[in-house]
Amino acid sequence: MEELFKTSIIKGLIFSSYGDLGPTPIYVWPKYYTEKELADVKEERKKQNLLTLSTRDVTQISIKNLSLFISDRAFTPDLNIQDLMYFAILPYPDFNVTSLTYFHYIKTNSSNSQIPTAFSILVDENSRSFLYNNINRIKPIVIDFFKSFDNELADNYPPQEDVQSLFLNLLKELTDIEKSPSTPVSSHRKLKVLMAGLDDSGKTSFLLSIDRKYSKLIGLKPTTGASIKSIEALGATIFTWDLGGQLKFRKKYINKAEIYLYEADLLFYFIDIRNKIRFEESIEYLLDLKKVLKQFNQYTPIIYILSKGDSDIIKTEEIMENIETVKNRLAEISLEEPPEMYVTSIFQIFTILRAFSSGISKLSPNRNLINHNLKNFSLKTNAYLTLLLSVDGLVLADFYSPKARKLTKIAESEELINVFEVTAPQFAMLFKIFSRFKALKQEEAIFKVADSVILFKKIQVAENDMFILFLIDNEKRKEKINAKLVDFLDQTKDLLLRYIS
Ligand SMILES: Nc1nc2c(ncn2[C@@H]2O[C@H](COP(=O)(O)OP(=O)(O)OP(=O)(O)O)[C@@H](O)[C@H]2O)c(=O)[nH]1
Ligand SMILES: [Mg+2]
Repeated sequence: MEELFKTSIIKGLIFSSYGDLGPTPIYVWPKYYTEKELADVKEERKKQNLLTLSTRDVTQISIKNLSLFISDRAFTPDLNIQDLMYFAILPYPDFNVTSLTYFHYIKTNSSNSQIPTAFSILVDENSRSFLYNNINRIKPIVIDFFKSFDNELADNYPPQEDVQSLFLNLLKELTDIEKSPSTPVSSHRKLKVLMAGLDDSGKTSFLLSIDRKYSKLIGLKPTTGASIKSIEALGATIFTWDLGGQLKFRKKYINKAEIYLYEADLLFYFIDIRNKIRFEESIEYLLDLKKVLKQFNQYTPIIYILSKGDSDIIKTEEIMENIETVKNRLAEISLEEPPEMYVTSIFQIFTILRAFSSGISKLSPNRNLINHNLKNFSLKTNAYLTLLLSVDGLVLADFYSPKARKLTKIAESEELINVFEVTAPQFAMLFKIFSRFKALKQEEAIFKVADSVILFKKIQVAENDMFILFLIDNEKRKEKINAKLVDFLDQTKDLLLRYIS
């Protein structure tokens, strides 16, 4: 093991579980030391490019990981914990490493209860982009490993010597990925986001709206070829590739896919919802793109933008029919996963932001675990709806209880998938209030809407300003929220810090 750690960016493996004594490290590589021994070995190990951890460090890592995972079952009795599993990327600035941690429950013969576990792959902090860029290749390897390894733990934890060879094999598989990474390993995460769709489908307008460059929207010309711009967001550089949609350019992207489509982290695909005669042409182009992305073996998520759904026409029979047609067509050709789509209009910035947010959230390995914690927090504090927002209004995490339906008067029959499913008028209202709150430049404010109350708070995560919004039935809930918020933020700040980079 140690020999591999010397030459790899992977510096350690730690498996811990939540036992009777709380979070406990079970298997740990590399070897770790008592505080006393530490001083003697540290220099020598550093020369050899090895990580040196003390007993206390290892315990701290266990605690930090497992506290993010154990759910408060008192509040979520319906939870099927067997199915709960997450991956997350977490920083450990004290040791200059970052981990990719796999969280799941194991079942043992001795006790009825299922035991939460965390398995961390520690990587040099400066090489952490390796984790973000290769997470889709690492995940299945780790999941498969534990599918069989969990059986070894059914009666007790065998001594580390007995399982070392298994973990060594796993480490070898991981270092194989390191030898052929999807993207060169660098210290800064660079993301490639494609905007594609036929000409005149609203791609450039969408991007300008995100940038709040409204003045440039007037007299917009068709984009010739690919226009690449960068946005700094949440510590990463996002390169947006606006792929001008005229036929001659579309052919070029497909023929020179290794330039245009290779290593795409995300694709926004635009369909002009007013232009029914071009729906089939658009679907054909989409199928071509999907085929190429598949050949590259990339798991590029796709967000569908049904553009030009302005509020004055959205409820007309014609547009409603068009939306239905496109929805059905997209469902037909997306058998792997239900397509995620948003109706947008450049005249309603929140429609653009919620679509963009959901795309960005696809780039975050930590999103699900943040949501998991936000859910527990919201249930404890009786918040019906909770949103965590970046300064720019991107939704970083969300929780939506069924009760919120009543408060926001959303029809019971509507299937709620996530907070973005809150029908447009509700979201528009929340967004207006958000703008008002930001203008107030206060730390906290309360807004009354119909029978409910919206509490906005400005919060600080490391150096970043963020905002948290709660929809509650009663102003009195505020005390409890304030009391628990500190702990919640303390616990999740590392996940937020490593949201996408
Ligand atoms: N009503 C309405 N018009 C829109 C909307 N979005 C874009 N448009 C208009 O649609 C036209 C085309 O928009 P673009 O953003 O240039 O389209 P594009 O997809 O970048 O086109 P190419 O660069 O040729 O591929 C422009 O006249 C926009 O003003 C929208 O949400 N509502
Ligand atoms: Mg354009």
